[in-house]
Amino acid sequence: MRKPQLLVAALVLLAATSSLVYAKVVEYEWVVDYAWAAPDCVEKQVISINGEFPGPNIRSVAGDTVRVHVINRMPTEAVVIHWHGMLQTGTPWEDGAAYVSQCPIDPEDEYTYDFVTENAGTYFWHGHYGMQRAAGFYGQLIVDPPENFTEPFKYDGEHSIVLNDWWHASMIDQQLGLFSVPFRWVGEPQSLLIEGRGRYNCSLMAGGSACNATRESCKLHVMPVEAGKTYRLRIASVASLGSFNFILEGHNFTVVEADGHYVEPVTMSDIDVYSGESYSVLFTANADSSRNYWAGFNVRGRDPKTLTGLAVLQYVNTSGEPSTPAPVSPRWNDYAYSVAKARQYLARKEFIVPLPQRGPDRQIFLLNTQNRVNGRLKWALNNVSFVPTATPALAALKYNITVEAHGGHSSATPPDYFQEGYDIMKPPPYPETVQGSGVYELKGDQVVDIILQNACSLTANVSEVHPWHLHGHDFWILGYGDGVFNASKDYASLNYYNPPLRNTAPLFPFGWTVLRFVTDNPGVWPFHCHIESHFHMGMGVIFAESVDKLPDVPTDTMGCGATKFYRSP
Ligand SMILES: *[C@@H]1O[C@H](CO)[C@@H](O)[C@H](O)[C@H]1NC(C)=O
Ligand SMILES: *[C@@H]1O[C@H](CO)[C@@H](O)[C@H](O)[C@H]1NC(C)=O
Ligand SMILES: *[C@@H]1O[C@H](CO)[C@@H](O)[C@H](O)[C@H]1NC(C)=O
Ligand SMILES: *[C@@H]1O[C@H](CO)[C@@H](O)[C@H](O)[C@H]1NC(C)=O
Ligand SMILES: *[C@@H]1O[C@H](CO)[C@@H](O)[C@H](O)[C@H]1NC(C)=O
Ligand SMILES: *[C@@H]1O[C@H](CO)[C@@H](O)[C@H](O)[C@H]1NC(C)=O
Ligand SMILES: *[C@@H]1O[C@H](CO)[C@@H](O)[C@H](O)[C@H]1NC(C)=O
Ligand SMILES: *[C@@H]1O[C@H](CO)[C@@H](O)[C@H](O)[C@H]1NC(C)=O
Ligand SMILES: *[C@@H]1O[C@H](CO)[C@@H](O)[C@H](O)[C@H]1NC(C)=O
Ligand SMILES: [Cu+2]
Repeated sequence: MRKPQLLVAALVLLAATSSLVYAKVVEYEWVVDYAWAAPDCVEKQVISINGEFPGPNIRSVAGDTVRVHVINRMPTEAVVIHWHGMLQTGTPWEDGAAYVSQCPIDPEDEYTYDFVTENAGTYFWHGHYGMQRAAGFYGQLIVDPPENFTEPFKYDGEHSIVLNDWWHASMIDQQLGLFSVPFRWVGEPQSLLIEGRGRYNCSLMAGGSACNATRESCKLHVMPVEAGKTYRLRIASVASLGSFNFILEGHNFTVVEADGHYVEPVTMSDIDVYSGESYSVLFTANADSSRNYWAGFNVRGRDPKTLTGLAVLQYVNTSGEPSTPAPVSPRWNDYAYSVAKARQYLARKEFIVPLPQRGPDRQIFLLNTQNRVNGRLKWALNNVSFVPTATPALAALKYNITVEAHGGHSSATPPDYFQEGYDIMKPPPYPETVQGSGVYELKGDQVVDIILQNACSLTANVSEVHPWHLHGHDFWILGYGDGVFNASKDYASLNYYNPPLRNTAPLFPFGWTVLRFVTDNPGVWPFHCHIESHFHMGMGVIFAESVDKLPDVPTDTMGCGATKFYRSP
């Protein structure tokens, strides 16, 4: 059902420095439209591709060009696609972030994404306009290493799953609720999905055929295994809200890859997966082979109100679902457990990418707070809650197109620091904040440190997990800590030897996370909390990197906002 729709696989000759390599073009035609789907037995409207939900998977080899012709057939809604984890070196306009890298693709319009998959690994793609990811607009993107490359581990077979949380309320209802006064919270998810399949408890729903537990579409995902063999299981989370903890009943597993980078093998009985992250784990099918087992995940970081998301690890193809109870995860708010787990990921010895030989050229401290603007609930960084403009920032910066601040939003450059002495343990004393569309301008060839500082939300004693995702780069996670980051003390505690390279990093409640990257990829890159509602409520910033070195921007990414007045020379 989820076969990749490969149209063309052309061979293109690429001249490498010392030798010749063959790289393919993998080409797809994707028609985007609304569709009915019942992933958890309850039917609702989703965003589909070529009629499929979740969307098709892409598989390529590192160095291949991926070319996706997107045709938007949604009658009243524009669309973009973000290729999560792709660095887009030299092609920042293909990053697929609405109003940052391009104008969204209008109804009945088309756009062709064209980019090179640079690093092998487990990735995914998803909508990046409004809250379209929450409407089911996502799929896998797996990049295999080139044929002459030997991975540092072996396996006999592979499975790949995407985890997600799922609501019966439509994306529009959810979005309107977030912007309503008073705030209308959609609540905890109705279901947790593995590969777009889950199961809502139909007896909780009033009569009618809305919930039908015998639908094909909500048959749990099945992962067949043969006893004695070792499998690579790729796991990614596109969650809208929750952090997850994933378990393979009766099996431990060894984590070997995180966000497209090999990590020192670490064996676990359960793994935390934050929205925006991906992992590969290896497990051997060495449990009692006369029965099947659950693959399951539970919500962490929020008091769980949703049944475990389940799939079947199938040894015996005739024995159906296990009769054992669903896997139980560690206590949802045992953050010490989660921090300790996060600290276990280290770059794999043979694959350490050394840090630059110098300290940071720029430090950006980002205080994460929950705020209000005219009674509306918002999230802010250093007291600025991000709102997109109607003009893609990339083209505006490249062509010096003046973007007027509108609706009272500030276009000022946001600050690199927050007020010293801010009490992160208490709700903000002055919750009102400003909305802004300003960008952080980063010069080229700089070592940039981002110090993410968590704080109390508007509710006393509550601080949430925020998984931060950067476009256009992988960063080193130098460390995690509790309380307020103290540069003169905490810099000495960071890992400068083998920190993992990632594209997503959790920020734990009342704590800090330090990230480092080098500005070697001219572009305009969002850096944001990957929780769909948080980003929508302002929890993000934009890095405009080496604007002076930006290449010409294809005109088909423009045409909206102030770019409609731009005429290419
Ligand atoms: C694989 O082949 C490419 C192109 O010939 C070459 O650049 C690269 O170094 C090779 N890698 C290994 C691990 O042999
Ligand atoms: C489904 O809901 C019914 C009615 O509330 C309840 O009795 C039953 O235990 C639920 N089933 C599960 C698996 O939670
Ligand atoms: C439930 O779905 C099954 C299979 O699709 C179908 O045969 C049956 O008629 C449906 N039941 C109701 C009440 O709609
Ligand atoms: C998983 O690892 C733990 C800790 O080493 C061990 O106690 C447990 O027996 C292992 N479980 C399985 C199924 O191998
Ligand atoms: C079950 O597995 C056996 C052996 O691999 C195979 O021959 C058979 O067709 C499978 N049956 C089903 C229903 O998939
Ligand atoms: C960009 O536009 C501003 C305002 O119109 C002008 O002052 C500035 O010189 C322009 N910069 C470049 C590089 O063209
Ligand atoms: C945030 O901005 C508001 C309005 O300008 C101000 O009242 C408040 O003190 C600021 N808070 C912080 C933490 O700077
Ligand atoms: C917050 O925590 C403090 C210290 O544990 C406690 O004294 C206080 O009552 C808590 N406040 C609320 C609203 O729970
Ligand atoms: C930061 O750490 C230094 C060195 O341990 C200490 O002297 C200083 O008081 C700390 N600052 C704060 C604000 O805690
Ligand atoms: Cu967040």
